[in-house]
Amino acid sequence: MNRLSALFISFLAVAPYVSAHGFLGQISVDGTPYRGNLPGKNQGSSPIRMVSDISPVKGTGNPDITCGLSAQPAALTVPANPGSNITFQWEGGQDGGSDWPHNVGPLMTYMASCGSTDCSNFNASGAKWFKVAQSGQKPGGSTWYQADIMQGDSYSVTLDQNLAPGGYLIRNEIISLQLATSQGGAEFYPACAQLNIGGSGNGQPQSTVSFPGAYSDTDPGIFTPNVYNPGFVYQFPGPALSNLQAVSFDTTPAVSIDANFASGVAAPSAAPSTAAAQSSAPAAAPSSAAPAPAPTSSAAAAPASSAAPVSGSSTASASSAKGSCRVRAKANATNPDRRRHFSRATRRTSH
Ligand SMILES: [Cu+2]
Repeated sequence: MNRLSALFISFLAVAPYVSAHGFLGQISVDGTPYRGNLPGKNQGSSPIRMVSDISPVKGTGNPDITCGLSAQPAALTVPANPGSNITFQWEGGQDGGSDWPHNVGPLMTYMASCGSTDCSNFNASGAKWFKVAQSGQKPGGSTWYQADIMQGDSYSVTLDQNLAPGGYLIRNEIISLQLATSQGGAEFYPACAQLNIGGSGNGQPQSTVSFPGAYSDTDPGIFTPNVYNPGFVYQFPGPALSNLQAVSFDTTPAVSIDANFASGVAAPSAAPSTAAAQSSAPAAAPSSAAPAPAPTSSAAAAPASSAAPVSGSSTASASSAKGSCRVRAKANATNPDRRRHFSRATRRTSH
């Protein structure tokens, strides 16, 4: 009985720390932003596969470890190229608006070919993944790159120069280890986006892994009883970096989450300058009238992705108005309209 009540008390002691989680809010391809849906909402067309909730995936054998909780195929597959820069902006909270809440654990990025299937119809459970980036502890080992994400930073990878053309899923994953001092405590936040790689590369991955399958609950990078000990050296789970690993990868300055959702309507339109206004019009688009993310309905949305310039053009004006990632990040500092990122003071208290 003593032991039981001791357990109960320690549970109570831990309980107040639950609840701060998050999701992938936006990706950018060479500076063109594509917004993601809030978890469980169908707000508009996106290349990011929508998850059902901000909570983590628990357990390496969980089928949701592939692309996140109940991830659904996305309507858009957006253009990119070998050597493109892909930027991931994570958010905290069910409705976004705060920064990523965790700071201990790695970020890893994988890619997988959609083969001959349009990525909007591709079943990720059969994907053959290769690892293109991984960022764990910073030099010196006392802080993690994930701590930069908690500060609001984005994460960027520059794709291999010889990637073969075609559809790919790109899977950016954060593992948060604050509870991984117990086996099964690691929190997995995988997120997948759909890219159409152009160009004429011929690179093929030398080896691939599956999710679930690539990790085990007892991997030294997943069950980390010593993670808070001085001198702890992190060991990444999963495969080594692929022969098609990213040219470079790092945390990068914050990108404001303000892209319009692509209309999903084939209206490459005579007047590109009005595209942004059109896509911000409420609910006029068939895609928002029929947001349904089930594989069958994403087939209906497929024409939108083959009309890739649509999403490109509807966001291009916003993007060009703000310039490149680097320029935009600087602008953010003085941009009062950075509405989905709260002040640091607010964020700190949210966790
Ligand atoms: Cu969390």
